[in-house]
Amino acid sequence: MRRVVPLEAPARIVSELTSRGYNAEREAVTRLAAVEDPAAALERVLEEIPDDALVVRTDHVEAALSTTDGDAPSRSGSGSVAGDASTTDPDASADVATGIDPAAAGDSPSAESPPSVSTGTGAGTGAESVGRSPVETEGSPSANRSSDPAQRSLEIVGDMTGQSTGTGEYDDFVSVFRDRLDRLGAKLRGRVNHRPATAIQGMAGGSEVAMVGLVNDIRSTASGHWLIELEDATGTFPWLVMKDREYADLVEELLCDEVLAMEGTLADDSGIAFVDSMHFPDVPRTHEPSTAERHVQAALISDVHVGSQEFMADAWNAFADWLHTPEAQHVEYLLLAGDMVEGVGVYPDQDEELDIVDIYEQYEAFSEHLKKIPGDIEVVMIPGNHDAVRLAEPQPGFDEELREIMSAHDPQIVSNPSMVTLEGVSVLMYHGVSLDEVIAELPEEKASYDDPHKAMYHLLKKRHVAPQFGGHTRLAPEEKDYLIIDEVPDIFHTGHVHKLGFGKYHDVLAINSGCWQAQTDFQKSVNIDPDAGFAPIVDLDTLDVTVRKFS
Ligand code: D5M
Ligand code: FE
Ligand code: ZN
Repeated sequence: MRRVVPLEAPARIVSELTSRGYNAEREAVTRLAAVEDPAAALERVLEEIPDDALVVRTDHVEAALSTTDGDAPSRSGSGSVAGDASTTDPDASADVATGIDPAAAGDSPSAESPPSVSTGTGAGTGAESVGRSPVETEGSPSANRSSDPAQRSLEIVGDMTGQSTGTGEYDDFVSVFRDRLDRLGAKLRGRVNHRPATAIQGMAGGSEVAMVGLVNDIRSTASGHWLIELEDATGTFPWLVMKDREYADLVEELLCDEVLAMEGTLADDSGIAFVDSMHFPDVPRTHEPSTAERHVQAALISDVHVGSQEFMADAWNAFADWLHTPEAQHVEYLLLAGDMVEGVGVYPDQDEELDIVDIYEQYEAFSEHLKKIPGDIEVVMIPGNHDAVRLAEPQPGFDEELREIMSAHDPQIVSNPSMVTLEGVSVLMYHGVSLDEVIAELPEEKASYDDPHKAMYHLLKKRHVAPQFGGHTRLAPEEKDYLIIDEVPDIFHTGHVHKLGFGKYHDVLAINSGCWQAQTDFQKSVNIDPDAGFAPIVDLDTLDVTVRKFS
């Protein structure tokens, strides 16, 4: 079933209102967009709105529309082009129901959204009250907005912003790896009869042994077997995986610095053990995801890259417009998993493709784009490798100056990674730099750019978002390892690789969102074909995913 909604570019109505210092309720914008002459109606609303109002509410619009002398001045430029947003299914995984549900989205009146970098929205930007008051929908011609804020809940766990204690000293590396071994080891110690590395050396040849440790080194031997050195708090011990054993296949999944357990048989001289089985911290098969108690949805996106010449403003505007339509009425949360802006000096020669060269101006432009999103959607953001925070992970949330710039939705700005619980559904948000590493190290069929969610499965299995230290992923040494996946999330959300993919691993929904940036020169040179302009929408009551296309 397809409902055609008269779209008068809600994003443009929002822009107009914010440029005059107002925020607006989503329903208010929807109503304005639906009338014959939205420009005139908007002028009337602003004439009649109380002087102290910061937010244009539905009742303001209703009051203005009900006084029917229609001689308000009319502005020009309200062209509307019906676009078509089709649904795609990047992964026909049987575990995930993909709603086939064509959307009428995409009013993109003009290619350029104004490159306005001013935050001149006056009083409206404090946003505490943006659309947070209950919306009355009686007699609504368009939508029944489901945004009763009382029904919402959003909790953050594991935000390390402001908690950083690392000084970058050697001792901090010792602490972080000790913490990793302790906490991930705890998930394994009950499952094997483990001994410390130094004790194993003293046991009789031929004994059955087990050890819990960090992978220190992986080497192939001249005869094609694998030698894996495990390290624990007492020392190291070498384990040999014979090439024809069933576990040999698992060796190609291993990353340095991950924690696992091995069981095997000691050689006669007790200098090495032959592996009989390997155990990963993993997600227990008994894991049952939680779901929300009502029908409510979250849009999971990332990699907006505002400031890049390849930022797709049209696609973004189409997305923002769609969020103002009745079809999107249940979307009450927007999660942004990093790379809000293109940044400056992130990659060599990046400056040749910058549209905005000043980092703060990039955030101001991003903020203007974010304002087109309905004001009554709860926004959560973590940083990525293009953002203006430290590159080493965990990355703290944005500093005060940047928070000020992006304050319009009163967003939750938290660290990368962080866990956010939406109405009982926990979402682990991580930008995803380690995915490059997983994809580079593992064989194609286990992890590839075309199936980014499969690379995510390995992070879940290792219960760590960035196991390998010293490659792509820069690790900030801290007293504690913030990158451990301590609690199993219901949803794991990453971005970074600019490819869309989702699927389930032991009942955890893994989603890698695409991006809002067309192919860059670098990506062309290495044949990365980004999935740009898609928004995966998750039903929090069922964990079903619908992908909407806006490009
Ligand atoms: O990176 C998007 C994807 O592209 C991610 O998989 C890394 C890769 N990428 C992009 N540019 C480069 C350069 N210059 N070197 C190496 N890898 C790159 P994002 O960081 O989100 O832009
Ligand atoms: Fe990115
Ligand atoms: Zn990135």
